[in-house]
Amino acid sequence: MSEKSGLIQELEALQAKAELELKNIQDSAALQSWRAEYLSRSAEVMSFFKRLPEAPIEDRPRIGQFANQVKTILETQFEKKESAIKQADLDANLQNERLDVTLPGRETTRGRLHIQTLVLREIYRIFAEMGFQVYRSPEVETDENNFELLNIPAYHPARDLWDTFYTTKPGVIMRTHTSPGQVRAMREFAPEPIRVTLPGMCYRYEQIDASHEIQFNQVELLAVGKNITFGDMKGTLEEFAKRMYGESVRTRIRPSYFPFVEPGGEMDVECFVCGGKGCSVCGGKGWLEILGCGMVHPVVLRNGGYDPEVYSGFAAGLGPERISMLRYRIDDIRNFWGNDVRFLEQF
Ligand code: FA5
Repeated sequence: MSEKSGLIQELEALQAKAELELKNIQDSAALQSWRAEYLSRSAEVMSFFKRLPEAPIEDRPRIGQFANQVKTILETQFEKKESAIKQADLDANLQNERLDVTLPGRETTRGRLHIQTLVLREIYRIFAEMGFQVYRSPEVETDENNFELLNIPAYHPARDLWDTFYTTKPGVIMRTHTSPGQVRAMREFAPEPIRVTLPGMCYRYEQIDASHEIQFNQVELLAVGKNITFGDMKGTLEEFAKRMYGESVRTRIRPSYFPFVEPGGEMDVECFVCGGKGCSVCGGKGWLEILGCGMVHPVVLRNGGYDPEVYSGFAAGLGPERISMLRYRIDDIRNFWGNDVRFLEQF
């Protein structure tokens, strides 16, 4: 009998202790450790079930029943406390993080097209109005297309002007200009007449400065057909400059040398900074070069599949970054691909 009352007394003391501790608990971390202490498998209440064989056999059901009762009471109290703490946490959160619907919303930043995407599209549009369609050609090119077929054999000194980046595959390079696309277009369309623009990135092993990048866009222009003259080229390029910069723009074409044209030239636009007087931006010349051009060389026509006795053509290579610099008065080419949003968001 004494053993029975002893176990029950112990249980009663444990229940009182657990209830007192639970009463003082204020947060869920403390509540969880209370649960581990009094209600887990290894908790004290549970040990009473293991100790039942210590009691006389006739007392065991009563002690077991009482232990179960204590366990259920503690579980119920635990649940009550748990929901009380959850409610208190929720109330505190609502109090601290109260939503003020009158506050202005956060502004979302809108994406936009890159200045060069816009300018390239404008160049395509202007030439499309004159009957030129866009023809894409690859940025990774063969030495043959980039140089040989453009009348620049391996020993030719002009190769120095267009040094580039080489791939690990012999004879495969990053193109230095869009001119290799000329041969690709000619070989696809010969002997039909051609009017195409060939846009895209070019790569050069180059000293970077305010007007030179190692990676930049070009747009090649190519027209091939019967009776195409230097006058057609001049008219097309002058019309382009007017549509790009306005009717009053002043341009000039000077003689220049490119192995894949004969005769060759370069077109300048009057310097936007000094208005033609000469300054540091134009190197004192009063003019800024925007493109190379000329009549397609007979060797190149033949390489493209056209008989130079019957067909003629003109080609030009424009630098869209330089065209944007002139149009928007940008004094450093490095702004275009430097990814500074303060520059890019102005367009
Ligand atoms: C050429 O690349 C010739 N393929 C152009 C050509 C085509 C001539 C068809 C005749 C017939 P050039 O190296 O000058 O030529 O480059 C042409 C244009 O590309 C330049 O006027 C300039 O606007 C731009 N350009 C050249 N190098 C760079 C560079 N490092 N950074 C930015 N733009 C450049």
